[in-house]
Amino acid sequence: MILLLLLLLSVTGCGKSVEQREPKLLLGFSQVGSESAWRIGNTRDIEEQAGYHGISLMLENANQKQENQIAAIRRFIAYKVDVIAFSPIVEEGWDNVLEEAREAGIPVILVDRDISTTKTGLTKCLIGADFYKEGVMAAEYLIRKADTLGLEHINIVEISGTLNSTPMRQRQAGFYDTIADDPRMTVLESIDGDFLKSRGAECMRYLLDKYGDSIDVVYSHNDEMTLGALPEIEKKGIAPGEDIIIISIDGGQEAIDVLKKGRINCVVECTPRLGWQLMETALKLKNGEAVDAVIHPEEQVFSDEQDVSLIAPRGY
Ligand code: GYE
Repeated sequence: MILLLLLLLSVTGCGKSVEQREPKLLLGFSQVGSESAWRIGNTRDIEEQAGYHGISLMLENANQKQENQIAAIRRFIAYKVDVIAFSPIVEEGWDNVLEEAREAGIPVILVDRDISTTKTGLTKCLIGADFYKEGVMAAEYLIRKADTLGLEHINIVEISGTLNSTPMRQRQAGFYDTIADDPRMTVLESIDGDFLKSRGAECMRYLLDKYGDSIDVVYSHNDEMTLGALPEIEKKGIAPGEDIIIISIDGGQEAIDVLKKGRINCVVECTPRLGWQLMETALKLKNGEAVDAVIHPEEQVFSDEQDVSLIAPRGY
């Protein structure tokens, strides 16, 4: 009897674990690259959430090249994945490959960044931050700061993210639109830093050589470029956070630590935690359910206006 019982238990036990191991869905995800703490945190979150949801993930890193992303999407189609997701490095140039996905009957989710197209229905939805709002929040901080310090004329340099990417376009538009009616604000120059730390340093060197100490504000589209720019400012004997107002976006731990030291004035949060929404949406699409066209996470601003010692660990 006991033997029989044990046998029965082990059989049902086995049955269960086989069931658990069977993926509910096969998801192909093409990531932009590994250019920033944000990106690395985003990849980790997507991997964790796939595991948590019992979803099998085919993850491909495009190393910052659109042609790699297009090739990855074609591989996902050939492999007949259930759902394709990708973070388009730039907005243009996706029509052909997305037509191919549509012909294969595979739904596509945009993660983090958007595409620009004249065609309709190539993708099901977008899960990503409201970059325009981030630009607005950065500018609103600057206007408050200018009021507090009683500044009359403010020269801004902008180090932008990858040219023609959604965060670059929207963070710029939100910022420009918000300062447009403020006669104190002048943008001296906007320069492409490609979201990279090394480019942030190069851009800052160029800007300092050209404009010297007439720069009042650095508006940088991500933490990596900001972290690259800061030492260049210091090499000139200028104190970032005091002599120049530094505004960054992302909110990774390293930038928050620098904010706490007073070398950055403001960091607008952009959360990389999009994995949970991505998995929930992919499962809905597999089941033929309707999904929201746009999902934006809630985001906040960290700055020298608050008690920065209270900012909780960021996790990326
Ligand atoms: O701000 C930057 C990353 O698309 C929101 O890409 C993302 C941006 C993020 O490389 O650090």
